[in-house]
Amino acid sequence: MAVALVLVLIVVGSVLFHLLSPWWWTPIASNWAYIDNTIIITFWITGFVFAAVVLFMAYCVFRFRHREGNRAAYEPENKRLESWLTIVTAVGVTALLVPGLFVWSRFVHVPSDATDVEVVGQQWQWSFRLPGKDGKLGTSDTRDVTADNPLGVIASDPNGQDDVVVEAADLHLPVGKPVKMLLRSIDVLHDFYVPEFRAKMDMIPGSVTYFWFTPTKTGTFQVLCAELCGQGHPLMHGVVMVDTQQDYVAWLGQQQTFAQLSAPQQTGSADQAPGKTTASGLKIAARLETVGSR
Ligand SMILES: [Cu+2]
Repeated sequence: MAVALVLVLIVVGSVLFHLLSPWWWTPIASNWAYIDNTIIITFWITGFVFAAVVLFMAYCVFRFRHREGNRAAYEPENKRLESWLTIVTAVGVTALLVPGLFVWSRFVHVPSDATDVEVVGQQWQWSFRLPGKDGKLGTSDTRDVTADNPLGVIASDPNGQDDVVVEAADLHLPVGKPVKMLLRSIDVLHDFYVPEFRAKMDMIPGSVTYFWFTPTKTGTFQVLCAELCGQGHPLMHGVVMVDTQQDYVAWLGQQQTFAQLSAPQQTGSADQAPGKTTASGLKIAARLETVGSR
């Protein structure tokens, strides 16, 4: 009797905890409401099955408890019960898996107007690269990483010269424009994760993984690493700021290109000083504005 009561209390407590708990997802700031919906369907199905199984167990513990003189009936096969259980389990598992397949299909089909943004993870910081006025990212190789070329952009590739390099600093994105996040790591496994964007993906040294999303709210969002990547893993934070188009263009105008960063230092030239708005920076911003608004 006591065991049956404990089982019922476990079900009631779990459901109440789920419904009344103050811990829930951060408010969504991307187009991936599908992912939330899929998780909610999973909660409903697994919650229903959990409650049904534990309550049935409580019923059996109570109903078939030991009583003097009672004997158990031995029933090795019951075709009707087995087919019924097989059908219910198959429907449940299908309902768990199918919504995820639809979402996954959308997740890996990147819209043609998405702008490339490269994210580079390394122990223990985030860097970013955006295409310049040609709209293309240059090729890169981890073997080309040096102190002056932290992302390993291949210097002989003309597409890379105008790439905007944001080393260990905040990434800005324009609101409402789809972006394809190209993910690289130059040392160990990392995982670029902004909870409000819902989407995330592992970063694997030697390959480029990707996901896409459209930021739907302006604001400042924290980047976390969702892959245990060494001693500094808990400190591997970054910032993504989703800006209005105007603020984004202003920020972009202040960034340095790969060519500018790898040029010999020209002391006394205000145009080349980091953080200053350069003429070519403004051109890139104007070009990206047209790319983004297509
Ligand atoms: Cu990491």
